[in-house]
Amino acid sequence: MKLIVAIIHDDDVNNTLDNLREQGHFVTKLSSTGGFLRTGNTTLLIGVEDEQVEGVLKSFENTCRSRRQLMPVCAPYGTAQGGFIPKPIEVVMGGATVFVLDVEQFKKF
Ligand code: 2BA
Repeated sequence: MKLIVAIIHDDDVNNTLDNLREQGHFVTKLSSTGGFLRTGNTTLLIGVEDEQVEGVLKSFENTCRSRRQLMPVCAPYGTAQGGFIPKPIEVVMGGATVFVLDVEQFKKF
């Protein structure tokens, strides 16, 4: 058995969840925040049998797309002189960042 941990863009969540539900998967959805951009994203936990992993990965491929996002850059304190405003940095984010982990035990009580 595997645990799939997937970090996806909030805007892709509904389509991804619909797709996973159609395949009959159990999913836990967590609200998360990216450490770099400090913006919200969504983390999905999906426990599956080994042979189901490919189907789940295919779902992410179909429903999650990459986006360009601007990250504001703050000038270090005391360096913003002469009206200089640093340009935001463009960052390419996603589609989905996915980890597939081995599960040692799975129990429901
Ligand atoms: P964030 O940490 O907010 O990162 C957003 C995007 O910023 C990343 O997109 C990447 O393009 C860029 N980025 C992140 N850290 C960077 C760094 N140290 N230097 C330069 N650019 C950087 P993605 O790679 O698609 O990641 C999207 C989100 O997935 C991340 O949001 C984070 O929440 C998660 N993530 C990505 N890789 C991860 C990892 N190795 N471990 C844990 N979480 C990860």
